[in-house]
Amino acid sequence: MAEKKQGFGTLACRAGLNPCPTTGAIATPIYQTSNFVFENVQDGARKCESIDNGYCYTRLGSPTQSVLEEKVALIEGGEAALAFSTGVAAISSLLFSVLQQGDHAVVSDTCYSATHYLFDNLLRKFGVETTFVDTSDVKNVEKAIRTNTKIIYFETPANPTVRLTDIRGIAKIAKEQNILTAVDSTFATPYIQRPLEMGIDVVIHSATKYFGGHGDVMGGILVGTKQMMNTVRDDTLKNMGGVIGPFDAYLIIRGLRTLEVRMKKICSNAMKIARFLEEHPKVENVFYPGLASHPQHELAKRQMNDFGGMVCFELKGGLEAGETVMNNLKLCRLAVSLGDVDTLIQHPASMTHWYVPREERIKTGITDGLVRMSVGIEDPEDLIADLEQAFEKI
Ligand code: LCS
Repeated sequence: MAEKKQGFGTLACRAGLNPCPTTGAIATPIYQTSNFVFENVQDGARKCESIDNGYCYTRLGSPTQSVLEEKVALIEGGEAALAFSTGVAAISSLLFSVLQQGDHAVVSDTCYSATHYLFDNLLRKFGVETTFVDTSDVKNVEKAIRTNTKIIYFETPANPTVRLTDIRGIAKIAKEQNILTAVDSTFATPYIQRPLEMGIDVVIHSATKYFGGHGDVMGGILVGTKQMMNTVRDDTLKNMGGVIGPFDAYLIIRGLRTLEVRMKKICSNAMKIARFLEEHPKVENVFYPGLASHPQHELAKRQMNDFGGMVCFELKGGLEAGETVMNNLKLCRLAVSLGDVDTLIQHPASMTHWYVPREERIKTGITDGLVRMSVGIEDPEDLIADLEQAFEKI
């Protein structure tokens, strides 16, 4: 009889975690070591050649990192995962491994600014060309594909505007033309969306965000085939060196155990806040995939199990009103990053996305007055009261 598939909560809490066979410790041990002793020269040679033969040096992988990788692969439904020191290390290691001079990339024009910089500056320097398109319409992606297109790369929901991209639609056209697909699913987490099951090749997460969940650790993750993860490990993880430290890997493992409970509260809070904002007379626009007013609400229902914790809004008073609100909040914290248990609020045009040229920024919906909230797990009534008292200052 086939084993019943475990629920997401069980997976998030337990997958990949086994008590230590020698001590019985239930919590994952932190192997805080940079190197591992060999039995003899032959043993050392084998371990230096491949992590499949055992550990050698922590830049090539450590036991705590392996537990994190196995856990994420199980939760995301992939063959294997690879952990990095930051989300940007994961993204750059993937791109510098799979792309080479003469290749072309089609990339969503709305994405985290460091990702934009990687494609627009660093990869260009090495002869990789990028076409940025509005991926919310799959036809734009199709039109941008060239004979040398190697990768289609996008975020959904995108940072910061929560614009969505049709994951299945992109996977279909990419498969037909044998193009690699990578999606940054940080805003969603595997609780909400599982791109590998929709035909995407590689899923990326900044583990700094919802995976860690407490704003106290940096990390990044790739999930894909074992073959691809091995290639990236041997190629850029090992030789560019963005490996995760054992303690950071431990913190992310611990964070993942409560991913489902945190996401449930976060999504429920975000929906309440989005509704409050939508009804507020001082608010011009609210962007949240869970609202019927979001232009891609139907797509959200097709590819997401819930709508996430990221809410954006514009006030009728524009930037000035936005500044007044952000400067007067007491409970919500004025800070970048996202996915913490604390509610964070920030101004994309001057903070996370200041680097994107203004014209391009505005074209993609990152207006001067846009405010981004990463909703946390506080009581929604308290968050709404905090927003209300700040709105009164306008
Ligand atoms: N991908 C997405 C969607 C992100 O939002 C970020 C960081 C990264 C990748 C990079 O991850 P990191 O290297 O920071 O772990 N986003 C940030 C943000 O919106 N505010 O501060 C950081």
